[in-house]
Amino acid sequence: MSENWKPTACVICSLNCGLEVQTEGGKITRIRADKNHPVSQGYLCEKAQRMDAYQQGRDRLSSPMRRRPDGSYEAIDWDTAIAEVAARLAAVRDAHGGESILYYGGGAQANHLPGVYSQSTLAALGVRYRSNALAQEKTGEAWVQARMFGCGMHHDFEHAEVALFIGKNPWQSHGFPRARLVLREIAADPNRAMIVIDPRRSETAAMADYHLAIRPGTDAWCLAALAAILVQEGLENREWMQAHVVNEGPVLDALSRIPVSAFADVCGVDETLLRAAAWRMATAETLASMEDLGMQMGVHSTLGSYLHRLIIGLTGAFGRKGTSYAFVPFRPLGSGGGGGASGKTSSTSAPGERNFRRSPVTGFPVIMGLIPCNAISEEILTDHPHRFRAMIIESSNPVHSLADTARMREALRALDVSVVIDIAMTETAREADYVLPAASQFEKAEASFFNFEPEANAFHLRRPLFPPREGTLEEGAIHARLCAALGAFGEAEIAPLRAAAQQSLDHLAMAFMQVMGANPGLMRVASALLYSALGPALPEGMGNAAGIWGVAQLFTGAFQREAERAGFVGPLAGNRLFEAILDSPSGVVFARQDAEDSWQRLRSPGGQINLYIPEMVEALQALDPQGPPRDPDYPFILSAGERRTETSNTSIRNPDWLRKGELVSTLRVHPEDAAMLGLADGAPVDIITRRSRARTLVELHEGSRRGHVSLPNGLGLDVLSPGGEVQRHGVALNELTDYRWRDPIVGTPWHKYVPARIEPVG
Ligand SMILES: Nc1nc2c(c(=O)[nH]1)N[C@H]1C(S)=C(S)[C@@H](COP(=O)(O)OP(=O)(O)OC[C@H]3O[C@@H](n4cnc5c(=O)[nH]c(N)nc54)[C@H](O)[C@@H]3O)O[C@H]1N2
Ligand SMILES: Nc1nc2c(c(=O)[nH]1)N[C@H]1C(S)=C(S)[C@@H](COP(=O)(O)OP(=O)(O)OC[C@H]3O[C@@H](n4cnc5c(=O)[nH]c(N)nc54)[C@H](O)[C@@H]3O)O[C@H]1N2
Ligand code: SF4
Ligand SMILES: [Mo]
Repeated sequence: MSENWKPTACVICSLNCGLEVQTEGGKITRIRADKNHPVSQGYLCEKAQRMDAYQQGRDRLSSPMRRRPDGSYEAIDWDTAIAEVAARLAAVRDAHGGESILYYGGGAQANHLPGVYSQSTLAALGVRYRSNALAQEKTGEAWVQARMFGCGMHHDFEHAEVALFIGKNPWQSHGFPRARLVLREIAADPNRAMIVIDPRRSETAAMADYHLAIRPGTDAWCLAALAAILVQEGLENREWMQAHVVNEGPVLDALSRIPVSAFADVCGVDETLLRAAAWRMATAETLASMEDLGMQMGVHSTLGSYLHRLIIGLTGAFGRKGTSYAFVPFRPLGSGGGGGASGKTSSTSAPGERNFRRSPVTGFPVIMGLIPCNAISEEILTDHPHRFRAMIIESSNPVHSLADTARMREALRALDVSVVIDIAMTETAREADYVLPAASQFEKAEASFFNFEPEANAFHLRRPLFPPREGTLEEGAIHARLCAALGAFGEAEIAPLRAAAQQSLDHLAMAFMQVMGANPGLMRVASALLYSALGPALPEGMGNAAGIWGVAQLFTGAFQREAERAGFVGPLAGNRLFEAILDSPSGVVFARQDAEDSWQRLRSPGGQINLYIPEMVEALQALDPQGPPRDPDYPFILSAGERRTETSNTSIRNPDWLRKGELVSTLRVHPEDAAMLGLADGAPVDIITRRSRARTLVELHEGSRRGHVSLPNGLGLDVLSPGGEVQRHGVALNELTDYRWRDPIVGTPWHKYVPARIEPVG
C-alpha cells in the first residue's frame, strides 16, 4: 500500500466492503477495493465510487439546534444543549417514568457505535422501550427463528449447490459478501442452480435457473406449495430430520393437505415449474436460502418466514457448509430489552401494570428488544396513561423511513420533548425540539456489527479520514456528556479508570473489575464511562473506539472457544482482541468456527430444530384460496421501496450523488400496462394510494410483472439546495403508505403490497 492510500470501508450498504481511499481538501478523491479486508477481499460495487456524496451531504450540521416556539431553529452551544436536553428528559422521567421515553435508532448501514454509547444514556434515564428499522423488516423472521432455532442465522451461498432467494435481489441490495461474484459463479456452473421468487425479473431473477415470477403478495402460497411438494412427493430428507428436527408430526400432516395446483394458480406460476424447483432443492447436496423485503414487507410475512424455515428443516439445509448456519455475533444487533429472544410474550400482568414484553398502548410483542415501528404513532397519539411522551432518535430518519410520514410528523410534534442525534438536518430533525450534530463516519472511529461470516467472522474498526467538522461531536462524547449531566457518574468514577488506562489495557481490566465490584450499578453506564476513561488513552482520533473495549470483553467471555480459535486466548483475551482491532486498519477475524458448530447455538434442549408453531400452522390452514386482498379502486400493486443503484436508504443527502441534479424516482411499469394507460417512457404520472398521491415519471421496465409497479426506496429527501431553499428530490414513499397496513402478529409494514392507481398527468 503506498503511503497516501488510507484504509476505510464503504458506508452505502450493510456489507461495508473494505476500501482504500485518497483524500484532498476534505474530500474523498480516489477509491479502490482493499484486498486485505478479511471479508470483502478486494470486492466492491459501483456505488462505492460515489461515496464522497455522503461526506459532502448538503444538510450537514455544525451546531446543536433548538426549536423556537414558531418552529424555526436557533443554533445553541453544546453546554446549553447538553444541559437542556438532560434536564428535559429527566423531567419526563421524573413525572412519568423512564418507560415513557422511547429510543429509536442506534445505527444505520455502517455505524453501530451510537448503539453502544446510547445504552448508557438509556440506563441513566431508565428507558425501557426501544425501536429501530429492524422492527419494520426483521422481527417476523426473528419471531419464528426464536421459536424454531433460538439463534440468529445466515446463509453460505458461496458454497451452496442451490441458492434460493425469496423477495431478495442481491445483485442490487447485496446482503452477503461479494454478492455479484457469487451470483455469477452459481449462474455459470451447470452443477449449481439459482431459484428466485420475485414478481419482477430483477437482475438476480434474470440470472436464475428457476424464476418463480409470482403475483405480488403470494409468497406464503408459493412457499407452502414448495414445502407441500417436498412432503407429498416424499422428497424430504428423512434421515437428517430424524437426527435434527422435533415436533414435525402436525406440520407434515398440514402440508400433506395443501392443494398444490390451487396454490400455484394463486401465485400465477406454472405448477410444473414449482415442482421442478422443489425437486431441485430436495436433490441438492446443499441449499442456502435467504428471504428479504420482497416477502418480509408483504402480506403474511411472518407466515412466510415460517414456511421458509420449514423448507430448511425438510431439506436439511442447516449446520453444514453451503447451507444456513448460526453465526457468532461480536455484539448482537437486537440486544437490550429482552423480550422476543426467548420467544415468550406473557400477558399476565395485572390491570394498570406494565408488561415490558409488550408495547404499552397497542400491546404488540417486543421482539429483539424492539416495539414495532408501525405502532409508534399509536403509542404516542393517544391519551393512554402509558403513552410515550419523549423520544431520542439517533442515526435514523423515521419521519421519512417509517410508514405514514404525515402521521409520524404529528406524533413527534405531540411529544413533550424530542431529541435527534444526526449528522444532518433530516426530515426527522426538522420535527425535533433539539438536534445534536454528530461527526460523520469518516470523521471518527466507526464500525458496524453486521458481522455474519460462517467460518471466519470479522470486525472492522475504521480510522477517521478527516478531523471532525467544526461544532460536531462523536457519539461517545455526546452520550458521555449526557450521562454526566444526568448524574450517572462523575470525575470520582472516571479518574481511577483513566489512570489505569494510561498505564495499559491490562491495568484497565483490573481497575474496571474493582470499580464495578464496588459499584455494580455503574455497569449499565459502562460504555459512556469507558469513553471518558479510556478514550483519552487511545491514539489520536480513535476515542470513539473506547466502547469496543467493553464489547471485546463481553465477546471473549461469551464465546471463549471461537475467540481462542481466532487466536485470542487466556484470561485477558478481551484485551488482546481489542489490541488486534486497533492494530488492524483493514479489519480482523475475531471468531472461527465450523458450520457444524451451529448446532451448539440452538436454544432447544436437545439441540434440535422445532418445526411446529401452532399459530403458524393455523395461519397456513387459513390461507385464503382467493389469494391476498385486492382493492378494485386501486388495481395496481405498488412495491413501495426497491433497491436500485441510486439508493442507499436515506443516508445520502446529496442529489449530485448519481448524475448531477437528476435524482428522480422513476415508477417502473410493464410496457403493456403503460400502453394500456397511454403512457410513454418518461411520461409524468400521479401514483395514488388510499393515503395520498405523488407525482413521478414512468420508466418502461420489461422486468415488471403486469399489474405490478415499483418505486425506489430512500429518495424524495428534502435537501437544501446551494441557493439555501429546501428542495425535494424524487418521491417520498412513506407519504403514500399507511401505518395500519401491516402484519397482524409483529406489525411489519406491507410496503411491497400497496394497492395503487396510476393517472396520466396533463
Ligand atoms: N443499493 C442499495 N442496497 C441496499 C439498500 C439500499 O437502500 N440501496 N438498503 C439495504 C437494506 S436496509 C435492506 S433491508 C436490503 C433489502 O434488500 P432487498 O430486499 O433485496 O431489496 P428490495 O429491492 O427492497 O426487494 C427485493 C425484491 O423484492 C421484490 N418483490 C416485490 N414484491 C414482492 C413480493 O410480493 N414477493 C416477492 N417474493 N418479492 C417481491 C422486488 O421486485 C425486489 O426485486 O437492501 C440493503 N441494500
Ligand atoms: N416505504 C418504504 N419505507 C422504507 C423502506 C422501503 O423499502 N419502503 N425500507 C426500510 C428499511 S429496510 C430500512 S433499513 C429503513 C432505513 O431507514 P432509517 O433506519 O431511518 O435509516 P437511514 O435512512 O439509513 O438513516 C440513517 C440516518 O443516519 C444519519 N447518519 C449518518 N451517519 C451518521 C453518524 O455517523 N452518526 C449519526 N448520529 N447519524 C448518522 C443519516 O444522516 C440518516 O439521517 O427504511 C425503511 N423504510
Ligand atoms: S456492496 Fe455495499 S458496501 Fe460493498 S461497495 Fe457496494 S454498496 Fe458499498
Ligand atoms: Mo433494511
